[in-house]
Amino acid sequence: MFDAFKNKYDRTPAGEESRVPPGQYVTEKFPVLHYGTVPMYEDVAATWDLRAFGTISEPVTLDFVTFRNLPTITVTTDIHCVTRWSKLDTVWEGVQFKEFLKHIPAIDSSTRYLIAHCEQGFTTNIPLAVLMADDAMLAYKYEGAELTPEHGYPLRLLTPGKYFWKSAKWLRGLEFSAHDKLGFWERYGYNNNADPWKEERYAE
Ligand SMILES: Nc1nc2c(c(=O)[nH]1)N[C@H]1C(S)=C(S)[C@@H](COP(=O)(O)O)O[C@H]1N2
Ligand SMILES: [Mo]
Repeated sequence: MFDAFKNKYDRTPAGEESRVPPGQYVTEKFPVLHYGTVPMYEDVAATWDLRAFGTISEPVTLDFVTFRNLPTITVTTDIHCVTRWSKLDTVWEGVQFKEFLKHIPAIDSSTRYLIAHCEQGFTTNIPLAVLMADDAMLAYKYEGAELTPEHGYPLRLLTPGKYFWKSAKWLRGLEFSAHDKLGFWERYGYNNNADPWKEERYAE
């Protein structure tokens, strides 16, 4: 019974085995995973903004309309949660991270890390070099539609090549830093590098 269920909903498509990192299984569902409750915005234009600060020539705050007027890209990518589900060919739209940097004051050459700050104090840390990849983005659409609240509305990060916890939901701040600062799951015992292909799940 259980095997039949698993086979129907959780299977690796034939020929796609090489896209699934060790210890992961493919799901067609879109699980929801986070600590805490789902933030609800009644009027994003009035209550949401995005602050960039830290090793930047001056801090800046972008309001919702300003952010939504930035040019966007669409990225198709596979996502891998450390709890072992993977989802192939997810489609995201938003502002490419390196494009975003062109629209804010210059970041210092000392900058090595980004600390993403989210609603309710959640943070995650990512090397800046990882975010300079073509498919790293500040995402607000999934499969052509606005992100749902549980998946991160109105803005989440999409961090390529890392376990999905580094794709922070409900973004409110981008802290640029010369030094690394462990985020929420990283402090909790998860591996800071978080490469699914090396199965870097837990801290050594
Ligand atoms: N703000 C915030 N973002 C978060 C998390 C969280 O707890 N808080 N959990 C992460 C984890 S562990 C995963 S697997 C993904 C899940 O994203 P999804 O719910 O859209 O599938 O969000 C990540 N982003
Ligand atoms: Mo996760």
